[in-house]
Parts: sequence; structure tokens; C-alpha cells
Amino acid sequence: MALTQEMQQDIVQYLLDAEQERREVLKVTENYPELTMEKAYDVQQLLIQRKIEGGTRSIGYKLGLTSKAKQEMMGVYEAIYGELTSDMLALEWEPVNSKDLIHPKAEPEIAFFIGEDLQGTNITGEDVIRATQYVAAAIEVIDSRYLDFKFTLPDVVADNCSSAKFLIGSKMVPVCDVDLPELGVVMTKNSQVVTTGAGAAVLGDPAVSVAWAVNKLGERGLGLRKGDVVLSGAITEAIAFEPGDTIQAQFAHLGSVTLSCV
Ligand code: OOG
Repeated sequence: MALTQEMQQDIVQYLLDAEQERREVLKVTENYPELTMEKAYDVQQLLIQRKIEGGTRSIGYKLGLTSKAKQEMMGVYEAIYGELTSDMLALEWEPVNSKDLIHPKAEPEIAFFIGEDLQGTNITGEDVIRATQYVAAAIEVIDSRYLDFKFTLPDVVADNCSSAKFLIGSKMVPVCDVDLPELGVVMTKNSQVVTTGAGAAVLGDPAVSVAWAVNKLGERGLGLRKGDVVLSGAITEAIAFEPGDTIQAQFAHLGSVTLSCV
């Protein structure tokens, strides 16, 4: 049976309730096995629409499951994208409150700041570089609404790819000044190194990863807008954190970004 509009709205409500009430829920596909990838992106768009009606703004996009490390960790082998809204932006000087989240994890990412509109279905990494004004260090906080962070691809897409919060470092670097695949990152938790990586972990080049998202958006008649921020995908596996923890991502050339949790 195909998913009706009403079923899609029910799924949106189910996911919004889980987020607002900070509780894990069963995967959507348990009840709606007919959820396809295409429908999952429809549900994601409806979910963002509901958030925008609630007063937030769309400020860009994020990539998910772009690195081998992440794909192997989750047992899925395809990239995905989600949408970033203004309420997700967290600030380095304000600790993230664990009461606002279910079971958060942090990932180091390279953020792209888009200087001109970019839409199409044949967009390359070079096109992305041309349209990008700056890159910066970022930490994405993911917080799947699903029990034990376990899901199928359509489940995670409907859940806006586990998006919860993100932090951007204070150093904006012109994109032409850095070699993105070679940018190294060291992640620490309470000053202990927990994981390391380089930009190339993200589909070989973070700009290629952003191009992938633009092409996917293009298939739906959407694209990047001047002023958007794009998180190009986790470079390493995700690191769980709890109240009292401090997570830092130190990037070559981009400086560092720090998250503390209370
Ligand atoms: C899905 C989102 C992963 C990334 O950068 O790989 C993600 C998840 O693992 O919950 O944002």
C-alpha cells in the first residue's frame, strides 16, 4: 500500500513528538514498511515545513553517511542529506544541555558557507568550490529519535538524518586557501584523543560530498541558496557524550571548535 498524505503527516507528528519529549521511538518502517527513499524525503520536507511554521528558518543542509567509517558503523552504503534550521545552531560559549537531547553523539565536519545560489543535477566538486565563500571547522551533534540509533535508510532520512545541533568554529577560511581532502582533524574528549581523520574520508573530497547533495536536491527542484551553510559529512565515527564532557575538534588550518555538555 502506498503512503497517503495522512500517513505522512502521522509520521511527521510521531517524529516531532519523540524529539520534543526527548524519547526514543521504534523505527517508522516497523509500522510503515512501504516507506521508500523518495517518500522518506517527502516526509523530511514536511517535517521541516512544520518546524518552519513553528518559527524556525531553513539555513542550509547537511550530509550524512558519507564516510566509510560511518557507513560501516551503521551498516548502510549510501549517502543521505538533511536540512539545517536556525534553532539547531549552538554556540561555543553556551554548553549543550543534555536535557534537550536523547542520546547525542558528536562528529567533526567541514562547514561550507555558500556565496551564490547553486542548483542543478550535474554539479561537480569544482562548481561547489566556485560557489563557496568560506569553510570552517564544525561539530555536528546527531541525536537519532530511534531506539539505540538503529534504523534503515528511509527511517533516518524521514528523521532528517538524525540532525539535532551543530557548532561552527570562529575561523572562516577562504576555500581556495586550503586543500580540503588533506585537512586533518583530531577529536578529543576530555583532552584524550578519541578519533582522527582527514577531509578525504568524506567521499574522497568534502566538495564532492556537497556536490552530491546539490545533485540530489536538484532532482527535487531544490538547491543551495546564497548564505546557506552546508555540513559536508562526518569525517570520523560519531562520539557519544554525556553531561560533564568536553569534545573538541582540532583541524589543520581551520582552528578548533569545542562543545561542552551540561
Ligand atoms: C545518521 C546521520 C549521520 C553523518 O555525517 O554521517 C551523519 C546517523 O548516523 O544517525 O550526520
